[in-house]
Amino acid sequence: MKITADQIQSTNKPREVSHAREFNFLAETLEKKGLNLEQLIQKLQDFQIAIPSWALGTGGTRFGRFSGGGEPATLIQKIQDIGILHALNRSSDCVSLHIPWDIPQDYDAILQAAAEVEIGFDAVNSNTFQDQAGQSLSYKFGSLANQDQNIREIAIEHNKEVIRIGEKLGSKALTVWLADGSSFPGQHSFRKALQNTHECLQEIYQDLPIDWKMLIEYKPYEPYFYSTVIQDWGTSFLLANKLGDKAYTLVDLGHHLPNTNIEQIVANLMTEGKLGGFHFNDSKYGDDDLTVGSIKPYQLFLIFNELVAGFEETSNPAPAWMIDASHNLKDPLEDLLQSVEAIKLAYAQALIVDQNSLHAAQASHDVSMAQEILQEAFRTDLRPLVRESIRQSGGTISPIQAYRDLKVRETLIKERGLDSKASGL
Ligand SMILES: [Mn+2]
Repeated sequence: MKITADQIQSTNKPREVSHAREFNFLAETLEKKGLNLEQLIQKLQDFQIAIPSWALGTGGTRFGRFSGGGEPATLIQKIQDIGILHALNRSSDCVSLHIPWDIPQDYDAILQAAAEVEIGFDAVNSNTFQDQAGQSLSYKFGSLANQDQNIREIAIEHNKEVIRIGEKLGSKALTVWLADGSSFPGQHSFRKALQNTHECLQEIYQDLPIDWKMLIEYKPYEPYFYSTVIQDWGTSFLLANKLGDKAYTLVDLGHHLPNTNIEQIVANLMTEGKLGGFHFNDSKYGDDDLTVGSIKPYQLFLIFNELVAGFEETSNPAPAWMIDASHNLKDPLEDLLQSVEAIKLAYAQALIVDQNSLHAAQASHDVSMAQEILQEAFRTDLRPLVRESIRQSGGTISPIQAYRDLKVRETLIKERGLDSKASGL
């Protein structure tokens, strides 16, 4: 299924008048504050968030998986699904591939399918947290951190292969999320595990093309429950610093212990120019992988406030943005539309923060005013602005409603059947 410009127009038609009224009212309010609407809209349009190839099917928990039907069974179908999202909201112009769940077979066909829906290729992700078919030695007790050099070499070779695949598609970054860790005290040596990981990453790093980045993700626990080798931003940052200029830390919102101040981590990484990538999701307890903005929208806004300030005040290069969530209850495409909207909304809110007044309040220790300034931005309903930016890009004013009006899921089920399954977790 491919969504046409005419279909977008038809879904916008009945909503145009009320949208214009809401947008004009907001525009007047923002202009009174001295904000430049054209600039705001341009920044929102430029903000593109990659969709991972594993997020297009129904996610499961370790207790079960309940498929909703019409899932993309091939990489080309996954790209076509991202094309549907991009046609609706003009905000996701790239896919992030996970190898080996999505090993390209016919590169020309894949590149052509992607070009047809205006999709490019973002960071490629390696996977050494599960054994692959026919693998001679197991990752059960770790991969890059494993005590056994033969196992480490398999994991290194896998990462190098992922780089080679990414090169053929035009990717510019390798994301390494290392699951390695231990579930019981004494199971392995912390020092040896970190040392092994560093040495292996060095080998992979040497294989990176000149214009590539290595993004190092961290996570405090799971799948191991006593220790994780790269457990926090400090360890990721340490490794990135040791490796060199092309290595960066990647922040995944769900990879923190409860109540961690993620916005401060973002600020500190940007100060050091080492924030390389971002995985968006939301959570209540752990790595819940829920829809972005569904649980803690204020935290998301505070993170964006640091990002926006960091764009202006640091020389941190533009990070890679990606949604990393799982959808086991909702239609994955609706969930992704909601996540993208939440991200853009938080970004828009951060863009209207009066940074000069905030700096003045900080300089005069005016704590109350600092809070007022942030909450003034957070409590302004900017949904009409986000909708207008999408409308001006050729997308739909109401992505979820349009998705339903156009009967996308019903069509996909008709085309692919109820039983088609996407590869992934
Ligand atoms: Mn992640």
